[in-house]
Amino acid sequence: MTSNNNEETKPTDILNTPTSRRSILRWGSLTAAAGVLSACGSTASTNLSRTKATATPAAEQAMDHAAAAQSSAATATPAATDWEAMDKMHEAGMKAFPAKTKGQGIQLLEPKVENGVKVFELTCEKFMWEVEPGKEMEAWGYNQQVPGPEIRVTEGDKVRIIVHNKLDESTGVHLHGVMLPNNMDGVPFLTQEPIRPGTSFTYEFVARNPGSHMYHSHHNSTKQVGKGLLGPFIIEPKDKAQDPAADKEYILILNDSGQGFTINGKGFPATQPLTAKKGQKIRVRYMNEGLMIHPMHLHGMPQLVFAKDGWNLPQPFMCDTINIAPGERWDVIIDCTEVGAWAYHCHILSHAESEHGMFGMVTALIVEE
Ligand SMILES: [Cu+2]
Repeated sequence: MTSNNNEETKPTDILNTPTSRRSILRWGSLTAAAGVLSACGSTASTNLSRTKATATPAAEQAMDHAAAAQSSAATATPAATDWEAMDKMHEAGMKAFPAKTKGQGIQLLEPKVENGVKVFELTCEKFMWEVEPGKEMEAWGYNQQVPGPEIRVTEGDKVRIIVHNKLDESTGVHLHGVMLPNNMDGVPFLTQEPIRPGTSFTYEFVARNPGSHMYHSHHNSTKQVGKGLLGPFIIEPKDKAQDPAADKEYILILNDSGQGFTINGKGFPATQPLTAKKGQKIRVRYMNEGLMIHPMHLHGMPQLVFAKDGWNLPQPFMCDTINIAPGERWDVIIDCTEVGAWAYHCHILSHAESEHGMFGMVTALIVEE
């Protein structure tokens, strides 16, 4: 390919997104045919340059490329200001991490206990949700949180979940991965009437199969789950010795629609880091509520994968990248042997980094001495 034969070092070489690959290709052909295209480049530059403040990212990229083409035609090196500006954006994003935003999902929901039944209440409604600093979007969620509150019970518990619908459309709540009586499965018109606006529905069952599960809308779900109607449902095993020991645990819920690429309802730099002391073991419960796969990659230490969809594996295995498909849950143990701030991100690079720096599905594991 022409871009590979080009000897110049270009800022876009550090990126590997489809967009930047296209831009590199374009750069190569522009450089090869500089005589023909320099006029084109200077026209674009005259029309587009110095309007970056109001430009869309796509327009900005186009301007960068036009300016770079003009520069390479004249001097055969990119304008220093372009790579410096890019570095500044990358640095600013990293320095802002972890950025404070309003609202936090996955807050533990304490049950009321009535005659030996653990009773939880969920209210579906619309509210504004700050995904990244200053980026507020309309969310549809449970109890004003994205993801919804953490519901945690123990194998054998009697559970009641009362759902109130304050949306202006019907909904239904499916307990994903949980073994249930059929009429508690939460699929409107198959197992129940929809929960219409202004009405409530009560789910009641015994928690049978331990593991990392989820609850989410099963009605107009591309939109409803995309906008935030999802949450974690954890069933602890009666015999805790059946799971590997851990000093602390984290739930990482992945989503990729409605609010962009998020971990626990926030995009980098508003994602929260995982923290541990050297020698601690942490358990991570991954859950994918999105429409795409997300291979989650941790730098510095391997992940011991021991459960899939709540079922312990006959043979746990080690890896550094674990692919989480929509609907899947994977449980891993990280033995925090290496001190430092380790990048932890989805390895589909266009879900994690652009010319503007890191975004979306990026966090860090911070291991302290
Ligand atoms: Cu991803």
